[in-house]
Amino acid sequence: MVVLMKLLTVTLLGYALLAAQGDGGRKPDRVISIAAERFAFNPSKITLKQGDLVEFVLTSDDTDHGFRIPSAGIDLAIPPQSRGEARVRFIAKEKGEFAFECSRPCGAGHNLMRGIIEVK
Ligand SMILES: [Cu+2]
Repeated sequence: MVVLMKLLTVTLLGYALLAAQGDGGRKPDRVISIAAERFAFNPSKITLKQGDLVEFVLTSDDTDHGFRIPSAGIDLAIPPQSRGEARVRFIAKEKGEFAFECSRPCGAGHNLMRGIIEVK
């Protein structure tokens, strides 16, 4: 039970460190556009410096997609082509690799729609 509690605490702490929160009206250090289409994100690998505040601008080149960064509690819809864009901020608080993925079923290759954020 104690071990379980410790695990839970560490998990919650990790989540808090990665969550896109508290940017305090700061201007983004980088604005990165990502295009989604069946069945890939472009770019699918993003390299950031620790401490960067990034604003992702997400568009689709075809149908509905989603953008989820599980470790940061981010999950939003990307509207279909020519229906606008979605924006979300992410603070690269910790070094490491953080996966992102499509979160809206978009066809046979949906599970292949993945990418990685590398924080150095
Ligand atoms: Cu999908």
